[in-house]
Amino acid sequence: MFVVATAGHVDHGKSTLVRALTGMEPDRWAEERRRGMTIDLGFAWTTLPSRGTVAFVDVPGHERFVPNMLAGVGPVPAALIVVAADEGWMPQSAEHLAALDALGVAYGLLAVTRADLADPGPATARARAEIAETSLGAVPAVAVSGLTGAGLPQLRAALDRLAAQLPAPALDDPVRLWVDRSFTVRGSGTVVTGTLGAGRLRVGDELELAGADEPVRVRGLHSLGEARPEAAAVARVAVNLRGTPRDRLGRGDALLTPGRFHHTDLVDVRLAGDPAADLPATLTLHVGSAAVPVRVRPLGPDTVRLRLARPLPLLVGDRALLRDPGRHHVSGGVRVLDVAPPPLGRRGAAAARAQVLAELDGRPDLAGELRRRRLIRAGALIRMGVPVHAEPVAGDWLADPAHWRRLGEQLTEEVARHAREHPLEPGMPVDALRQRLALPDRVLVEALVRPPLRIHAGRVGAASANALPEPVALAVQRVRAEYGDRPFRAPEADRLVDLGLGPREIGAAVRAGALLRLADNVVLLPDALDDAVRVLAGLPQPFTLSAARQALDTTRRVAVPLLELLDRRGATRRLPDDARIVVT
Ligand SMILES: Nc1nc2c(ncn2[C@@H]2O[C@H](COP(=O)(O)OP(=O)(O)OP(=O)(O)O)[C@@H](O)[C@H]2O)c(=O)[nH]1
Ligand SMILES: [Mg+2]
Repeated sequence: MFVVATAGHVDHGKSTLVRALTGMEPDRWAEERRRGMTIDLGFAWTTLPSRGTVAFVDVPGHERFVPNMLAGVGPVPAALIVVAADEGWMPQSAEHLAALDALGVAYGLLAVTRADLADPGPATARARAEIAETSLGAVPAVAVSGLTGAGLPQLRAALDRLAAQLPAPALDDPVRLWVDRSFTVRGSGTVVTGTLGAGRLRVGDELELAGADEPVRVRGLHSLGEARPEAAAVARVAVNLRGTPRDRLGRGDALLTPGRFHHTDLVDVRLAGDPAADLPATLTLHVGSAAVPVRVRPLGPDTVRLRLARPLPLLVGDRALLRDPGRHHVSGGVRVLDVAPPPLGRRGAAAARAQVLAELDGRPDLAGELRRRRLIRAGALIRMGVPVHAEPVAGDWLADPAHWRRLGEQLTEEVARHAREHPLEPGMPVDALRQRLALPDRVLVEALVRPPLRIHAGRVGAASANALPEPVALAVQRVRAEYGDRPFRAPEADRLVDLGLGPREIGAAVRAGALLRLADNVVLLPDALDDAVRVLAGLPQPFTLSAARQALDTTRRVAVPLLELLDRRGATRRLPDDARIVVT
């Protein structure tokens, strides 16, 4: 199936033509038939000579109903532009064409109707010239009469050729079905209709509806008037939703593949063509079937920030149009550059932002997004419409490669600094590192740790520290053997020399956590600290240095620095009179 929207000035014969082609009545309302004028969108379809199906979204031409027209053409990629031979190019011919151009519609046909009333030549020439200036380019033209049927076979053949030109729909893309109608069917409940431009819908699918806490479920599907288990783009579809009240949704809402769209009320966009210098501060943004008031903040020569009155599921690269409802004027097309732009708080932020936007063209660009955002979850990028084809650095986090390298270097520096400042601690706690590097998730810290660093017991330190050179390991074992039963006696300096424990060896043993250094040439086994606290806690509090020395069965050489270390660690507290207490 392919879907075409009509376009053209009021009374130029759009609905008559659709009726003649399909045998169906596009003017659904009694009031429309009474007034001989389309007010809201109409839907009809027919089989083409090639056996393909064309579905029409018939739009109203009257200037009052341009918003309805825009809701119809928004999601449709092809247009049938209708101009009456006897009246020629008229204001809404121009406004509708401007809308198609703003939306970037690239496929279309010109039907010059009422050719039984006047020579179609001049209207054809003028219309083709106007259309050639837009995104539609040179389009085939057919003169027809909805009254006599003249030209209809040629128009059907032209529709067939147009259908063959359209790009294949992206069937694996997520669904974003812009609702153009909603109504209630007795016994079935709420039904919505729309043009499915990409993806597939199946009965039983769960879909997301903006503002709804819970997913909605597809209870039934119709396309071309028939119930179907599945519908694939491109298609006109009617979706019966289980358990969703009718007043929950209407035109401008969208049914979405869950988790694939970012609902945003702030977008940075590029204005198409020659942007008017005096763009009003408030306009209406039309995208899909939605129309939302926006506040416009100019940034660069052709870029603006739009604040939407309500959030919409927008993607990078979306086309939309801005219209001034007061002046009945399409202000121009926009292309969405960023659906999650940074706030512009600081002075000069807007100018800096304009420079960034000048480089963007609305084509999703993973490398660029990573450069600008530095670290972001894959899911967040996908929801912006940026396909992710890069390996996460950790979990589902993606990183800009240069930023990630810098973080790795910073981490090494932080760990080294921490080791200098806290030589007795076995590495830097992962959480402290996360904060120092301002990382949003601990898995990122863990992923940044590379040999010779490693994570042990929630801390990041040098892995080599644990693999002591063998002579040092042996020397430490001998210390353990000799001093294990008098843990607060430190080997004398000459004993350390005998054991082969010079300053370098002691340093390595300390980094490995095999020895505890209290002062130059004063080392204990590492468990001594906890043991000391236990012994001291058994003393009457407060206690003096000499009482501690005796209880620990050691010398001043050990007791003084040991107590000072315990003070630093907060295990003991020194009182003004130099006595201490154990902090519990
Ligand atoms: N003679 C003649 N009259 C036509 C032809 N096409 C449409 N008409 C008449 O023109 C009038 C308007 O036709 P519609 O089909 O309602 O026009 P429309 O473009 O759908 O109008 P809106 O939807 O209100 O914008 C009707 O009275 C039609 O009968 C044609 O090819 N020949
Ligand atoms: Mg009509």
